[in-house]
Amino acid sequence: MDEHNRPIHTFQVCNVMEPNQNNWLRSNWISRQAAQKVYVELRFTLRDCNSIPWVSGTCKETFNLFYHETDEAHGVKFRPAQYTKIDTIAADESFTQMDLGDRILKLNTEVREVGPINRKGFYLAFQDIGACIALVSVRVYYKKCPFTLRNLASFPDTVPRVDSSSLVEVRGACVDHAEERDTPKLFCGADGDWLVPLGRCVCSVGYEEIDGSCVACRPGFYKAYAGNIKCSKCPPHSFSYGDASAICRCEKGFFRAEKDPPTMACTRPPSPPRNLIFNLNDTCLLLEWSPPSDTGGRRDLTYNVQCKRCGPEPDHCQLCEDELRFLPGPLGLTNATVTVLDFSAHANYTFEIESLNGVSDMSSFPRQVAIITVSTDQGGPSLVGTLKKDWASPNSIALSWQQPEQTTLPIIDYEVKYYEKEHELLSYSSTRTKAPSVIVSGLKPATWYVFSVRTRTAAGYSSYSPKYEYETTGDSSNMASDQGQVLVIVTAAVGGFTLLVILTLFLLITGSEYFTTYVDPDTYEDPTQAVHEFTKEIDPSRIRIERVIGAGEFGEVCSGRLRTPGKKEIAVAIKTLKGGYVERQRRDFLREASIMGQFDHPNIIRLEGVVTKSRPVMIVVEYMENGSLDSFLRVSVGVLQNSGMIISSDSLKISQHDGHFTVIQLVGMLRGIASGMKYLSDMGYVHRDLAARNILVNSNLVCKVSDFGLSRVLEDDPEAAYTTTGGKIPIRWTAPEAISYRKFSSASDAWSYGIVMWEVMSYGERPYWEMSNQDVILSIEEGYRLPAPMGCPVALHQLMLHCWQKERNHRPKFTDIVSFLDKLIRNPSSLLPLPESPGEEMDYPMFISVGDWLDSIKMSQYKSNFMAAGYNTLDSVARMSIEDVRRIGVELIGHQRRIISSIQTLHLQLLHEHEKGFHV
Ligand code: ACK
Repeated sequence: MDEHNRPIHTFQVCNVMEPNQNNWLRSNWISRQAAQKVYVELRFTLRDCNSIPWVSGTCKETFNLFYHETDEAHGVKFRPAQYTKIDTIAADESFTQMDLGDRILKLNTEVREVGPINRKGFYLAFQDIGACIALVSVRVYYKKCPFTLRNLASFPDTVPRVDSSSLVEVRGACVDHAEERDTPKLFCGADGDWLVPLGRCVCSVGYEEIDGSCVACRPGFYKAYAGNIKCSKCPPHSFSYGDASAICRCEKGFFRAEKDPPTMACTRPPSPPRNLIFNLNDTCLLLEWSPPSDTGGRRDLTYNVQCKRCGPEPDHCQLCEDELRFLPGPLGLTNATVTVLDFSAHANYTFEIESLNGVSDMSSFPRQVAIITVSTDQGGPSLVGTLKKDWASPNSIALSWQQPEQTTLPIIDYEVKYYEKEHELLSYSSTRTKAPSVIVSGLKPATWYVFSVRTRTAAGYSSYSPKYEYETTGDSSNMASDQGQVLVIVTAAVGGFTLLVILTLFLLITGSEYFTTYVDPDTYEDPTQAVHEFTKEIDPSRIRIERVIGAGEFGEVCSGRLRTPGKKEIAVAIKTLKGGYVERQRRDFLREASIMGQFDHPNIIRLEGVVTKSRPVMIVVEYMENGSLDSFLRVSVGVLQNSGMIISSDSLKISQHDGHFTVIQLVGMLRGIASGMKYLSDMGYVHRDLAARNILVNSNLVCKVSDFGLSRVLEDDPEAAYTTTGGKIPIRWTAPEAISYRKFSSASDAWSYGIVMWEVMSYGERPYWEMSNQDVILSIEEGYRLPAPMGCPVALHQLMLHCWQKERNHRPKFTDIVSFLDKLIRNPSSLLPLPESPGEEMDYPMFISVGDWLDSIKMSQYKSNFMAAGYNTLDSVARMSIEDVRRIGVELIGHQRRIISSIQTLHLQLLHEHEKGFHV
């Protein structure tokens, strides 16, 4: 009976009384099959010799296990001498007579390894030498790694090696409709477990992965590339009827150009050009037209011009492209204009302008063209003379010009085009007039505008006159004073122009380094070109990755070392691009490197190079031991959360035990950041995401600006600010004009710089604490500003407030910030902390002087008036009324207003200084 009291069959022997036992039991022949190593599991019971009286000397408590390899069965023949011993088997548990009486069977299980076995099969044999045993079962087995599916590859049953320390490498076979990406492999371990998956298969075109197999794309969907992507819906104007489509076919009338990717919508040829006009003078004929109303869904729009010269009979026409000269050419024009030269006088030319795009050749529809006939007898309109400003007010400017002298055709009217000088490329307006003069109204006060005029006759437009720049007057100055200023402005303009010419000549002579400006990698048609141009490719064997230090937007950030032949090995940070990226991610990732590679400044993170020719793609930059500034500050504040800064009177050292820095150290860090930003703004680069988290700190506390990712947000893309990954506007750091209408500039960077100052002086506190973004926006709009962090020197908070002026032109330039901070560092007594209690007499030792303030609001001419009247501190200025301003001799109403409004802001800011806390 077994332990469950069921009857079992056993082989038994119990000749314990008789000496010299030698009893054998042999198995049938066992085929080895695929096994190399075989396991034998024995279950048996064994009786304790002590429990049997009179058997000492003859009773044994073990038996022996043998095996013999052969290629075939031997039948009944049995020769023990051929057998090899595997082991002597003893029982872990033996039983006594008493146990038997209680029917407790102590079953032993022993497993032995046999092998390697090289013949086709083997026998097992058991030798009894006088024990009392019952052999209950013998199980013979081998181990294998079982068939499995991993990473879309199947791996067959695999038998492990005999040597348990080495693994069997198995190559997987891709499942149906899948193909190899990197050879899929698994390793079979000695215990039959699969280990270390490598490589993978991916679903082929037309198939996507669903639960470990590749399933065909449904009708209406397609998958054009093999890879770990899903089937996509057919792009517009295309369809797929069957399953497993690799590409969607275009609807009738729509096409795909040879180089169009399968992901692109099908497109059609454009409609013809519109509003074709000409403009003729003695030697040259200008044809101009507007782009077609339907571009067919493509951007590769070009135009071809065909010329026909017709005799008196309308059907006697000849092609005439060869007689004429076309600038830039007759075919493949990208601009909606062409100049025609070398035409004969007294002839009739007919020009046909055709719009084309990348699929025009594929359509069998007859092409439509815009036609114009030009008779070279008539002259076109000519240019107008000088454009004069007659007068200007805050909202309008009056202009006049001389009428063109020789016009064969009567002038229909003039078109005046104008735009704000600062927004040159954004938009322009135009107005028409029949007289050679105009009053342009609806302008902004104190703003420069650019004007030019062209004439229109029946033969079309003349070209535009040269550009003239004029400024509207300040907001509330009266007309009389405006008239008075005309002369001043004209003189200044002439003077300024002369200066510009001299400066340009100087720069041309002294070399070109002054002209280094930042080049947006997005302006490259092929972004990899920008990567080539601005970065160095590093051979990955020169890089040693040591450890992971963080997670970036695109993958891990690691630290490591970079070897450069002939140079000392340096510590570097390595940003990696995670595997499985799409092309767009790779481009965005490398974009940062193309930007960084253009900079060379001690306060800008230095690019060592990139790895793009092998995987993983990496960006290698200098290593900054202290990581990002915000966490660095927060860690340093450590234990004492609310201590603020303590400046002892004799030195500016802060007591060491609280882990803070000296104010001078903090100002030094801020100065570094400002200097880096000055460099960027001089290069014409707008950062858009200046914040302590994007500043890195090295072991010498040098701060460097990093993170050049966000600047990809495009001015003219209304989606970009919110949809690109991480492209959300960082509200708390961003100037109001950048939040509300995405006016990013070095002035909005200056606002962010003020916030960084606040972060630094508050040791990494979150700007506006836990307020919601919406509340931050509203309270800024209402005029509230962050108060000085505890213990922050007045002069620094004043600088922050200066950076947070609503009017962006009033904010300091980075060059002003650098020199202001330099002044503070040279004159540390200016860094006294803020007075603790309200009502105390305020004194602003290093606050921008009255002179600096007047400069900042462009009222420098009144410096001596303020000084003479004794207003030499801003505190006294803040108390001035409009009468006071008049009394010291500011006569123009516009200037009085400008000064008073700035005083009001000043006053508000000073009030804030006295307020404890932040009111919402
Ligand atoms: O605050 P951290 O320590 O500083 O954690 C982040 C993390 O990688 C993810 O961006 C750190 N990091 C980034 N660039 C560098 C660098 N050049 N040197 C040292 N640490 C860096 C950053």
